[in-house]
Amino acid sequence: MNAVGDAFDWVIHGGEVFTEGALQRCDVGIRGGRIAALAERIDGGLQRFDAAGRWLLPGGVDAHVHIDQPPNPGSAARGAEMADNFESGTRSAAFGGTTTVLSFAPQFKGRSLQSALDEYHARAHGNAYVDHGVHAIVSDPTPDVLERELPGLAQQGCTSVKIYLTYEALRLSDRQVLDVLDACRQAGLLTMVHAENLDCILWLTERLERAGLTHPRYHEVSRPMLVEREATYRAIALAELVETPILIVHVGAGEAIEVIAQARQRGLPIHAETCPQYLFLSSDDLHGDEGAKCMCSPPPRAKENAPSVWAGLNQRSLSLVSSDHAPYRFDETGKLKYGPRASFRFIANGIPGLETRMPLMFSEGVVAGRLSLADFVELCCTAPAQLYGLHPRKGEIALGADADLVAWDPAHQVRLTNAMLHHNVDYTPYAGMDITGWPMQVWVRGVLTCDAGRLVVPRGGGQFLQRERSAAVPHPDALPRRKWEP
Ligand code: DUC
Ligand code: ZN
Ligand code: ZN
Repeated sequence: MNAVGDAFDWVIHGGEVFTEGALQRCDVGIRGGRIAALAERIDGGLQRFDAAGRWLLPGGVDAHVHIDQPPNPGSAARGAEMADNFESGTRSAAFGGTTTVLSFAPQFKGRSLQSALDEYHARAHGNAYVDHGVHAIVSDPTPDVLERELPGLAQQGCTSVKIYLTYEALRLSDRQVLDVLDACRQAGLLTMVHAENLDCILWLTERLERAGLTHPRYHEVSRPMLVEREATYRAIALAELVETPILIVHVGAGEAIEVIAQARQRGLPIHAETCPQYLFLSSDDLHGDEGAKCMCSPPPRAKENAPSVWAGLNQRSLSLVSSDHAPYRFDETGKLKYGPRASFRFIANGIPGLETRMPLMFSEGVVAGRLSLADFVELCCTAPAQLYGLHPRKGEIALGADADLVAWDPAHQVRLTNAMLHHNVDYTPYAGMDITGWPMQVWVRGVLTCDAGRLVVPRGGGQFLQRERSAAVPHPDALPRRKWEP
């Protein structure tokens, strides 16, 4: 079928377009920021782009990033600053082929969720290059939070909350977890869980410190796999009791993946995310003078663990890939806030990865034959959009969807250096990796934003996303009665 061109703001022609689950030769017409036509040939258009040799894929959806997050005064690494604000963070997202990011608004103890959301908007508004949404972090589930604030969140376009089973300033007791899960169930919110057992970590950390074993490599020793496995199992059990779905974030340990797979086999609505650091880094990277650069929680595991993560992706025990971008510089503002010899306990957790997520997954997944192109699109674009209430607007190339499009050169070869990235962090843990396939042009809602390495728009075009409820969460009006309910 052919289409008439004059009515389009952009016509992208001559490329292979990933639509309806496969690459197809067709042209794309964009009007008013949306995909208005997919046709064999579209003439005209106010602007045209020749996509010959390119694969046109949906813009990436990175559902787990930390950008310009206010520091938690109770954190062990207090004072360490995030290097990326919404300008630099979303700029690097765009260059990496990601057109939607979901960041966090952390509630601090004694404060309201609303104050966290207000702070988020103040920091993001007018600064982003890509569209952005927010998850609320609940660290103080008071009656007011449970009975008034959580039920009102969806109206503000925030349909997911994150809770923690670790970090002294954030950890909830099992009783509090049950309360939050129940409130989220009633409100139709998706609960994301950071699953590590705090008491095991503190117990081990104390012993390691007493023995003088404080180098970053002991970060992994202080959080062995069972710490992740136990907390994952417990989070699943608590969610089963409440009868509500959960999404376990940044899952890296094979033993935790097994627990998730078993729960899913039992038919429980348990979803899980992994991140590139669990595929491409290992506990060996925590050794040496720069080990802190690869410190995140949960930590990267032994090299032998990575195949379990690939298998988890292939079997969909892991439903999506996010970056968990946590941008701390390797200097005294970030990782080295307490000096180069500080105990691992005082080193900010997290690594940068927003810009490298899509290229790494494309190269090591699709090009290396570990994932199909359809898997890549599902894991990095469509599934996150569905799980977080953004689909069909985001995550897919389809008529009526936002024209968030990335023209990939599938053969372009790059050796990664930090200098070629656009974040404000002074390192990438992936420096030196050879990548095949690169996002060359990026449109955000029909606006060409990155063009062959150049940023071609001013900041501020990225919009706040008022999200719908997650496709994984039952509507509050259709909740089944639980056995013990009157
Ligand atoms: N772990 C977290 O829980 N958040 C940010 C980064 C990290 O490593
Ligand atoms: Zn976390
Ligand atoms: Zn995180």
